[in-house]
Amino acid sequence: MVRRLALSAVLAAICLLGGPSSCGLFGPAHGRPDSQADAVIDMSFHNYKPSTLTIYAGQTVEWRNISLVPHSVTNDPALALYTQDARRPDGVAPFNSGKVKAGDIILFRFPTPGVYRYFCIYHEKQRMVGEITVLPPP
Ligand SMILES: [Cu+2]
Repeated sequence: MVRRLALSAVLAAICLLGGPSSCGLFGPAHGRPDSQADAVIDMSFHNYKPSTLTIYAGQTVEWRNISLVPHSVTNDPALALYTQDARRPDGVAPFNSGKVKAGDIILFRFPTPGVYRYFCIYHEKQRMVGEITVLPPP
């Protein structure tokens, strides 16, 4: 369910699979997802952009650390300073990306509809918090 890949490896794979035109995905065409993701969230200095997102069940979200410091995508209330920053539907296990280094990406697929609120372990205090609403499949 959780994959973590070095950005360079992803770029190389995309360039191999998709040809030269897809090699610019992480360059000027900033904000577009790679071939495996349905939406992209940038992890900037102390925030997620966008901080709220709505997707359909089964879709995959890609977080990109475009900053110079590590971040995380964490949904486990046991790791939160404020429990309201970690929210997920009943019966769904919490997730935690661990440390996502500068330049790395992380992908999560959301099979279950509901509201997910997540935070960065390193910057929750600075209110690095995001929310994803997962709708039932259309
Ligand atoms: Cu952070």
